[in-house]
Amino acid sequence: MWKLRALTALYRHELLWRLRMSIGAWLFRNRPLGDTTLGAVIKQIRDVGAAVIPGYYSEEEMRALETVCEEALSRADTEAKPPQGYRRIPGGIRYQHMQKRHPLAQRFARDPLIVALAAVFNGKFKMPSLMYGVTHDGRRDGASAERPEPFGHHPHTDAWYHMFKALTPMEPIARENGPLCFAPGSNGIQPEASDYYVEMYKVAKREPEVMKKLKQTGVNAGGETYNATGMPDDVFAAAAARFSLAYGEAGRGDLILFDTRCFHYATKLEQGERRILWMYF
Ligand SMILES: O=C(O)CCC(=O)C(=O)O
Ligand SMILES: [Fe+2]
Repeated sequence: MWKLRALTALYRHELLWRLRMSIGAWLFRNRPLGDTTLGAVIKQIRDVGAAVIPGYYSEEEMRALETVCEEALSRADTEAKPPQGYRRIPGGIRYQHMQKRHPLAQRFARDPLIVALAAVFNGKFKMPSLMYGVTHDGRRDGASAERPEPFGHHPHTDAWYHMFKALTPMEPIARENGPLCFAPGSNGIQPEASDYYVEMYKVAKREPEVMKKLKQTGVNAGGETYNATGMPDDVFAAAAARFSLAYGEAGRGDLILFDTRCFHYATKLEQGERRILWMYF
């Protein structure tokens, strides 16, 4: 029963999403964006699952962003009770919905281009919520902190459906500071992942049996149920072999657009920091 319900939802969503993305690509085919067009970017997100707009933010904007994000962290660290959405693990910090308490960050949530792109992707208008994420080599925990696995280190998709996230790195992301690893093109329905999509559907619907399992294993700690089920290794390997893997290397101030239904995982940071502003819809 769950399976039939999930697969019906999966294919229905796929059809409508492809229709929206194709119409959007055509509508915006002449709208310039960097050295390409918005239409071409929409097509790339549809077919590859990821696109990068180099140098989207100016140096001035990036400096303003760093200031507000770092201030948000230092305030969160001095408060008796950590704000909602704020989490620290060794080597990692995440502050979700940070714009709620730091209105200066709002300007990054009000970008008409990103909001329009998300509207095509999701079929509705919504302003993003902002998350500031820091992955670091231990220095922010006191020099000797061990680096454990980062958030999202196991191969997964963020949801059973196409999920849009926009992000910008505050320093160049290279192989040593933990780029995201993903399989370009795997955002389309992958036949070998059908049981995984069904599991993810159940997670999204908070099916009691699945929720109990997640609680027992502790993998949904902090409410991050979306990537909690973890993809079976053979499913990831099969898709990785078909599509080959890519690393999300990018520059400071680039805008990365990502369909998080791409098979992906966070690689381990070896050195330095990786500070990112994430925009979730
Ligand atoms: O931090 C990253 O690079 C991605 C983490 C991730 O995939 C997730 O949290 O879902
Ligand atoms: Fe993820």
